[in-house]
Amino acid sequence: MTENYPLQSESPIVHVRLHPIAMPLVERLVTSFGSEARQDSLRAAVLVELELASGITGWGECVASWAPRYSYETVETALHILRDFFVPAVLGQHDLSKLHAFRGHPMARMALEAAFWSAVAAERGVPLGDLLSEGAARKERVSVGVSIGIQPSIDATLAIIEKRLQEGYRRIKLKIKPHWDVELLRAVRSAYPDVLLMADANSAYTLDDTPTLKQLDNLNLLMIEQPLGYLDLYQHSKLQAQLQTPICLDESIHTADDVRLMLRIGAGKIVNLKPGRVGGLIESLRIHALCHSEGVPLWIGGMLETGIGRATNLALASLAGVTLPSDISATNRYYDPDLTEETFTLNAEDSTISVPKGVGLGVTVNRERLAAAEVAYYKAVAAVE
Ligand code: OSB
Ligand code: MG
Repeated sequence: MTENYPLQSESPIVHVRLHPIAMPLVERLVTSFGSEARQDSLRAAVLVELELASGITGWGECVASWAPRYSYETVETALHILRDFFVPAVLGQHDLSKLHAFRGHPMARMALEAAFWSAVAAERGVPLGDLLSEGAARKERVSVGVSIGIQPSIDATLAIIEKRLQEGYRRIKLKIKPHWDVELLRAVRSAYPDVLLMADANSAYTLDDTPTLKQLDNLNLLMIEQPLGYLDLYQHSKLQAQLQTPICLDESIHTADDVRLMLRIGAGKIVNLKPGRVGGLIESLRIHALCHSEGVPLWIGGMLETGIGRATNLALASLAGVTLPSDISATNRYYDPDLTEETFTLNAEDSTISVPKGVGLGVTVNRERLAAAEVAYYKAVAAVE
């Protein structure tokens, strides 16, 4: 059975190298559950470098974090699963069908899948986006917004929003949690009556907080992202029935069937698609096709990726069914320097980022910076405090 992994390479997979890395973030993003970075602002990731017998390579990024907060996976579980199961299963193969034998670990799975797909795109001489779109029309520039973490004060938040608007971002997402919500969003809305504004709770509320969440209803928010439990659909349907503001699900969506159930029971109206969360590009394409045909607004979420993961996300965001601004900001908001030679910049006139046009992933890895980021990873895990 290969239906989940239909893509075939001409030349077999001969090497898969795993690069655990740690990179200093330009700024930490504090959410209701904390941060993806450690106190020293280091973001961890695992980069997957896949080589075909022809010598063609592809790269993928695993977006798991140091700690199992956003999801149960961590960098170390991803390394374990990739090294001991996923990679041995695909060596010598022309496709990834052997991954069928394993359950779970979507972020590890996606990293390998992204590396394979970008290698096959390079083998066929096309950009990854063309492989994903299968000839359908797609965008050259994608609409993006910026995500702003929990700050020490409302004034500090307003100052950052002003800076981001000056930079050209036209959609602002604010992280919220109980007691960092109504007053904050009212202040921002009154300072910026017309800005595209949304809030992301990362599962910080329960149905008992419905009265608080209802107070956000007259602020003309684009959406409220993942207010309730990280696996929940049912309680979201109870909440959505009482809110005008559309609920967008992030953490709760792992498959296209989850989106079907979300629509059927009215648990939300918008989907945040993160390929790592849904276990790869095939599942991402299923969700994209479903949202496209049902007219469900869709955007691509971010996990503070390096240029590798960002290039993959940009290729996905170029698909026609991605209709709302994605969480893909310019390189200078995340890493300085990044691991890729290319930097992604914001087109300030229309709050877009250009999709890589080169074959494969369309970005090149700086080997010196990669080596330094690997050393930083091993130093960080060896440091006992
Ligand atoms: O909930 O979307 C989220 C980052 C880490 C974990 C969860 C989330 C996020 C973001 C990042 O919001 C947005 C970005 O990468 O620009
Ligand atoms: Mg989110």
